[in-house]
Amino acid sequence: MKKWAVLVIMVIFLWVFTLPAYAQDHSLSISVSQDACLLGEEITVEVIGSDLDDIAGADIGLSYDHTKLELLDKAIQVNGSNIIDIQLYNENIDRLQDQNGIGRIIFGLRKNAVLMNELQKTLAVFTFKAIDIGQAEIGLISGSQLIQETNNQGVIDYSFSNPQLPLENLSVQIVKKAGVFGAISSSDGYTTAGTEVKLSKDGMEPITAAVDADGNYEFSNMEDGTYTLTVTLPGYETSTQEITVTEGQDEQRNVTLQRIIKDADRNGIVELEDLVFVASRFGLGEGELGWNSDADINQDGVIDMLDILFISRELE
Ligand SMILES: [Ca+2]
Ligand SMILES: [Ca+2]
Repeated sequence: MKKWAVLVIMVIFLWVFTLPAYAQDHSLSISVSQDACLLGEEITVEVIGSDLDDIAGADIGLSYDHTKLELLDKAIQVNGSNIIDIQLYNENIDRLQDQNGIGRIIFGLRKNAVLMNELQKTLAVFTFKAIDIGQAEIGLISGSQLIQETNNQGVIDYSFSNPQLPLENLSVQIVKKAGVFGAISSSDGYTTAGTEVKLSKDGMEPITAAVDADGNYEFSNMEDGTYTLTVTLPGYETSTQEITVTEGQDEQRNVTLQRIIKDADRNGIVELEDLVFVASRFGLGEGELGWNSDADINQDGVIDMLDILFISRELE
């Protein structure tokens, strides 16, 4: 065989075998802001192109599990630039969701746009919200056929019949952590607003929550484990109990604080000042000017010697 014939055959081989490589286009990639997140958190997905010449005219698609991810925002980074043009194929994202829980966002680069050979460029950014726990798949796909531009405005004629080539598939683990919450009330109906509720665990710095005006408290994003819940309000017995959190399940604990009756001035301890508190209201009956039910230790409607005795006994 002649040398030129060998050369021609080699050129044909090279041409045939580099064509699919061009169409398959491995110069696209995606990056996900986090591979694990909490339910309700946002996840940012970037579509990154390197050597943009190679992807001119190809369709670029993002597939995602729309049962676990809700699309909040989409931004084409290079739109409007005189260097490169990208268009969203379809503004109506809902139309691109199929029966199997896969959402698709399709866009493309104008084939005839002047392209820039950048090492790496973010082409588009998508923001999702995690709406269900589990493994959420996010995939980058590209058509094996080039998109045909139908007019010189760069409108892309894209057809779903084009075979889709998965380029990259990432997954995000969506987890839920438990909330520990409840209501704090007092045995005498006194307000519990401002009560300190504390959760502690071995090896963990205790965390506190304040009780609101309605008596409610809440801790969120708790790791699994066994905690001690401590509720403290001056003038009441401190309440402690164990709470075990498993598999991110929320736990509700309502607590009724028991009044330390002899702590007349509600400062948390029974001491001489409580005697003074009672003595200063000595002789008053219920409803009289200056009456304070906290000084009526035995709750018989009159502040007298018996109330003084109740506190004295405690102090002996
Ligand atoms: Ca006291
Ligand atoms: Ca009394």
